[in-house]
Amino acid sequence: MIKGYQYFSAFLDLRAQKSLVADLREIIVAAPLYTPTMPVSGRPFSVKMTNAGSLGWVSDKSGYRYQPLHPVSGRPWPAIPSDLMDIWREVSQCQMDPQACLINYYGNGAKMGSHVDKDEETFEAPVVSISLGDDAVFHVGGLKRADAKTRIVLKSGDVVVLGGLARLAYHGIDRIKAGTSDLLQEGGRFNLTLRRVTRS
Ligand code: MD3
Ligand code: FE
Repeated sequence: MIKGYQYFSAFLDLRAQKSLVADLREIIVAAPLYTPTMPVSGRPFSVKMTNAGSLGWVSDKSGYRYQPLHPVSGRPWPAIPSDLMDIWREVSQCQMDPQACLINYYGNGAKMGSHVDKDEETFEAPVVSISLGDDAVFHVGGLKRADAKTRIVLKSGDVVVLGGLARLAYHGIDRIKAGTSDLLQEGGRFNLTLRRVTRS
């Protein structure tokens, strides 16, 4: 496994998970999940997305970027809830606050191909990932696409910190195991990633 990867299995108890789902419901009222599209091809993602924070990650025909406004509503993203800020402070060992919380929703058959998160101005800060809902088969490789991959099942309440070299590693979600959690009445999985986008 690449250096800088930290896996906190069952970091959040059921009560903390339910509280984060309540936060998510509020965020999604203010900033609805939308279907991003691929640069150039305009092909839709299978994952639905929204964001909280001063900046949100978006993708459309013109490319990947961070922006302060929801691409459909044109409104600012809601603030990152305080319980998420607390998790960041507890696990990230980063002095700076996160600026973006990307919210991915995986419904039936959704997956995320292998990629590197490199749209940020700085890779000094780690990315903190929080899983809620159904189990996901996650893979993390190395700095090159062809490097060997390790597969891990991410469960509801798991937290992963990607710092150091792992921050620039290829990773993705192979599949979601439907019906493995009843945290979400609609089924599926939410992943929240807390990110620093700009330098200090
Ligand atoms: C490893 N999300 O949003 S989270 C993403 O479960 C993303 O939705 C996946 O990849 C998901 O970009 C995986 C774990 C994760 C997040 C960021 C990383 C792993 C990472 C950044 C660098 C290396
Ligand atoms: Fe990623």
